[in-house]
Amino acid sequence: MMSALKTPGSVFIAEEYMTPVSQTIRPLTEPLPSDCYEADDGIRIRPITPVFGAFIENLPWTVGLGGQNPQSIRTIKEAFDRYLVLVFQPQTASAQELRDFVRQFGPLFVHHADEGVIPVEGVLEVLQMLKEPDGEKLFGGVCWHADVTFRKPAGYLSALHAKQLPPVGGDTLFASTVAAFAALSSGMQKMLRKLEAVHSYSGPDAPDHPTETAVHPVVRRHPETGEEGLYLNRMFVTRFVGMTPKESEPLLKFLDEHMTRCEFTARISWTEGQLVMWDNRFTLHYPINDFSGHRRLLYRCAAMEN
Ligand SMILES: O=C(O)CCC(=O)C(=O)O
Ligand SMILES: [Fe+2]
Repeated sequence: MMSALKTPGSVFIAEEYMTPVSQTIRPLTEPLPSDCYEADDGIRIRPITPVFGAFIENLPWTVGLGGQNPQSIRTIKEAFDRYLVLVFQPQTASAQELRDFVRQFGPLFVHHADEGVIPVEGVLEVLQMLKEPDGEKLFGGVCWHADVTFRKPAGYLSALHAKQLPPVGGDTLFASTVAAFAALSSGMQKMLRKLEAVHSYSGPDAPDHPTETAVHPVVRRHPETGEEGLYLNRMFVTRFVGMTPKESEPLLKFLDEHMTRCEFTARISWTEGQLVMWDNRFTLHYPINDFSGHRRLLYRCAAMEN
């Protein structure tokens, strides 16, 4: 039976025709544990916000980052499925170790040559995300985005390991597109489930990149948790399939603003040696280019979907 509202004039309005009230934050299908908890192997998981993100503590570091045992990797993977952004205790890892760690989660990504793409010598899969004291650009610091969405299979995760940081500034923001999707009205969710978007490395104001272009559904379902999340970003999405860029723009703008509402975000203020790993399928990120006169260097390694 349709639920209905009785107006003062005794006219019944079916719920479908009522204006949805402005969205409050709705819980995810399955709420996340909000307290710190310990996995069987002693690894501690400490949530960062009620909707996503967790600190990973108590990993057996004596074996180094690259030598983590299969049980630890399983615990990390489980926490990663749930929390989407993981922040590991500071340690020192070489580019090789970072690569050996990341390759346990998926095939490694090798970035094609471009301005700002500086591989570590001899370790092609690890990039140096570097801004020198007199530098201006921060790689990735243009808008909220997810990495490698212009390919299919697309980017799965990225991991950054902080080597050198400014005394203050250069934080990285993250947003959960799962929490953002859950907070939309059911009408909007239904419409978005039917859409696909074109992602191109050249971005919205250029013709689609001749090779690095892919089409993806706008709503994706997490293969392990079953949660749905929005899969769009301003850096690479040029339009919705079947629509012009101009027609796509208002909806893209709305979704970009919606996905990055403070309630769905977390801000990571880096500590040297920290490692942060995020899911590019269900989160966005935005490094803040608010520092100058200081060097900032992070090692970056990314894995693709299978
Ligand atoms: O420098 C950062 O904090 C993040 C840069 C970025 O967008 C990336 O590594 O994908
Ligand atoms: Fe990025």
